[in-house]
Amino acid sequence: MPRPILYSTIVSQPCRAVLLTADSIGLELEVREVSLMAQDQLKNSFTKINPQHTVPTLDDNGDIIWDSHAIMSYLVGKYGKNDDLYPKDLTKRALVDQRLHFDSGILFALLRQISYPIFFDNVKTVPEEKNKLVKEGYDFLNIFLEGKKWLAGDSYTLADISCVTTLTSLAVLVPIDSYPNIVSWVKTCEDEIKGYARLGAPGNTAFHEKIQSHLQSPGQD
Ligand SMILES: N[C@@H](CCC(=O)N[C@@H](CS)C(=O)NCC(=O)O)C(=O)O
Repeated sequence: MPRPILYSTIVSQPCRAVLLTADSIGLELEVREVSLMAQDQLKNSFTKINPQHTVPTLDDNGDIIWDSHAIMSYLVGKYGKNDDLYPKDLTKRALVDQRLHFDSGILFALLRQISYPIFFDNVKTVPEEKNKLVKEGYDFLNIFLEGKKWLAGDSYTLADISCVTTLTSLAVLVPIDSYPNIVSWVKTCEDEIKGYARLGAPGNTAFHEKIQSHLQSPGQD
């Protein structure tokens, strides 16, 4: 069987979440770089397989799946040796799913809404209404983590992988310092999620540098 192909780029948070998931279950992927700055994702060869033109996109022997959350649960179900990252128990799974939707619908949605205008429309600040919504998201996350080491259950799951990759990028735009539960959970994720130093941290640093260079570059007006 050929290795599953992942269309990916390291600055992308959902791509990193998939790479970390694969590493945690010991799955080797064939990674194909998609440069968002060069708009590779808009080329016909890519929109033919994913008309929504987003990375990550997985090609598993001809089966095409996109959206990191869908890819991550698929990979664990198909290739995981156990269900630690995505429990089969329905109650436990529902909690992981709730956190995955929290990432998708709140944390990542806000990160994209704030960062795209900075990258592509010369915007230099985080709009106040978005800042407020991010802080509301942080408040929720801080509550989810009260008295807990991990976001869902006693060991790390897809919920932690997904939320921490987004959160650590969002933190460059809206600081997390006044959310103690989040700060200590981020540290735990950095220390304990398999492959984090190799697959999570460098892409996050690249994202921080890129966004800071856009925020600091002179405006066009
Ligand atoms: N919810 C999606 C978000 C995917 C997404 O927005 N990816 C961005 C990169 S972080 C992308 O591909 N942007 C290019 C585009 O939308 O054309 C996921 O989790 O995979």
